[in-house]
Amino acid sequence: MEQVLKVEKRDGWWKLTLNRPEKLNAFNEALHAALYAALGEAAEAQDCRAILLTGEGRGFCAGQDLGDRKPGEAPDLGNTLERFYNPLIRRIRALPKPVVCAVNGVAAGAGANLALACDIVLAAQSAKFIQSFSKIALVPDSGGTFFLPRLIGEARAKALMFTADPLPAATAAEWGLIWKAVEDERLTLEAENLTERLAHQSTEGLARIKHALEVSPGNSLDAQLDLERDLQRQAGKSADYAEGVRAFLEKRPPRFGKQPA
Ligand code: LHQ
Repeated sequence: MEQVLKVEKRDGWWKLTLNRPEKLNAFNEALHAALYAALGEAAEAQDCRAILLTGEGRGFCAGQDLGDRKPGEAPDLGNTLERFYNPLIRRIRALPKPVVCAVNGVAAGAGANLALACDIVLAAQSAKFIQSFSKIALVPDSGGTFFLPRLIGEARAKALMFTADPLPAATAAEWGLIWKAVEDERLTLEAENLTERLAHQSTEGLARIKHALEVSPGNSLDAQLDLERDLQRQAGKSADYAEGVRAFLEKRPPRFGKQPA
């Protein structure tokens, strides 16, 4: 059977590689099922403290496999989102571990917005982000209408969505759409080093930061201050905080929680 997703278990972190390179890693049902399941397992696994998502071949992900549609059929795309894309995006956003995305090539349609749902996004200089939806009379999905205007402002988001013009990685970084663009040949190493570094940090500490930022757009300042108080109260009682302070005072690297072997 075609292995549509490669799962590699590294030293305390997992690398997930979309693996349909001949289709620029476009999503079919098998890839959806595999990625959703792998993220669920990664969330639970003790040996996984950070996740790296990337694509095989020259593309990151071209969104929905447009060849999957049966000829003459008027499909219920709402149902497709409900069954596949929305649970995937929700799972990444709720996952209490960092998800790094290495965009190795073109990221189009839902593939672009999948990348934006991840916590830290690096892209190869040659990669492009394309809100392709308008070209086929669709609405940007997978959280695109949520993430894009928040990251780069409505003026730029709307123009990208209306025109479907490709946005080069360097501009994406300049505009704050992603963390950074790196030379193509350095992408894998940089992304792997970053993921490994995150795997050695306090997982519960990073999960609290992720949660605070996740709910921030819907909160008033008052509500957010209350949340910071509550999270800091929990953090202050954690063994990881005690270890962090002890390590600082003893001038040595901290050993947080269950460390990767
Ligand atoms: C593909 C695809 C693809 C199949 C490249 N499917 N084969 C959600 C709910 C439900 C349904 C609808 O959609 C959604 C969300 C969405 O994601 S909608 C947006 C869907 N994606 C697109 O519209 C992007 C379509 N692809 C492209 O525009 C181009 O392929 C890009 C700009 C990504 C890359 O262009 P090139 O570098 O010139 O590559 P290419 O077009 O030659 O593609 C390489 C191969 O990959 C080619 O196959 P072939 O057999 O001719 O070598 C393409 O047919 C195939 N491929 N995207 N989405």
